[in-house]
Amino acid sequence: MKIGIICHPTYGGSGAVATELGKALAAKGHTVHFFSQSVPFRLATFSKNIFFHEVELKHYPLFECSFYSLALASKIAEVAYYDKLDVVHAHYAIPHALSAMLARQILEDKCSRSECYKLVTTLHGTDITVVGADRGMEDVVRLAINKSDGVTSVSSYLKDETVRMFSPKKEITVISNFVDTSLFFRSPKQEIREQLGLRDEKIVIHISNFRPVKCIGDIIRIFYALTGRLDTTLLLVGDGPERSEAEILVREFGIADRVRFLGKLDDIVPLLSIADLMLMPSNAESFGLAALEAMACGVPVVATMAGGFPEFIVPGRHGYLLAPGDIEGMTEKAFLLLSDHPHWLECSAACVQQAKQYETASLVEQYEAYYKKLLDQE
Ligand code: GMT
Repeated sequence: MKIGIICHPTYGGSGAVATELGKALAAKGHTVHFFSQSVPFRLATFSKNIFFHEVELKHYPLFECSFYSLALASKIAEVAYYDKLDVVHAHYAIPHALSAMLARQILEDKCSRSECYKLVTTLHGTDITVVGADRGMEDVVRLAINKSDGVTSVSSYLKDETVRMFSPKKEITVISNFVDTSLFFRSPKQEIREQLGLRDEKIVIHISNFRPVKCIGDIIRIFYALTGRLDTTLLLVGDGPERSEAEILVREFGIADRVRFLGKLDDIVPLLSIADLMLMPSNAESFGLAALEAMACGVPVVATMAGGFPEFIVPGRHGYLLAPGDIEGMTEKAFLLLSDHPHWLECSAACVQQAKQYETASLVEQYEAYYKKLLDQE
């Protein structure tokens, strides 16, 4: 198949999933064309089957903002026409699905409906729960969903939320996030600890784009409570709007020497491999890819009962799930995991096993089958 993938290039789950999917499809012999503002953060690879199309923004003094969606539509139409794309897969409803719709309209005069690509939209989370919940955006998100040939969501939770909020005309198929366990596995290296100036303390980790839904302040509060009870260091990977607030809290609590802000990193396996606990106290999380990747590296998770976490994290087995905002509860469970080594060992092993249920190969097969089903429909 010839597949176009539209994704955000920035640090975040939807771009990671889209990029890993495209790479895996290309490895299976499909031709994959990526469309984005810049090279997606996980697309550091060479393959004869992968093409990247940078969407160039046109600046003209009359415009206060650049028309990314229009430039994207125009690029998709061009590539779809000349490279005869079978499927265009939009990751994140807007503007991606709308641009792909517009591209199809651009092609109407040149191709018959049956020659044109099928549009698949994958809902990732905030496209529904934050952007889609905004009354000013609701109708465009609904249009994106209803005009796609196929719609998938990354968890049952997100599917239910979408149905509740948008009553879509189409059936939404759940295809969850996935992890490549041949790359994500625990391989602790002493030199990583040395490079970071770590001793033998317990390592707590959090990876995200530091947006409000991630509740970074709660991470700092939980960690602060832990520092009073055991020797531990917090590694914060990623960056985003809540970073400054987090730094202020860290200074206020006087724990600056125990918290390391590492910024946006592509290769997180070396850090996950030395981590003892992943903290994800999000108040909304459609799936939580970072938690799954941590589990693949044998890192138990303390997260919230929110969103998609309960679909793959079994409390007591892979970590613990508490109510959003329950800092005390999350602190207690984090302390339990960090202080009871036999329990940690059991959870760590169970996490590795659980992650194998979400192996890239099998989820990519589900996407392939989904594309084929849509292509066979006409
Ligand atoms: O950060 C992103 O790239 C998008 C994003 C979002 O905010 O919607 O992340 C979502 O997509 C990931 C991959 O499918 C999920 O694992 C995340 O849980 C989800 N984030 C939220 O729902 C907050």
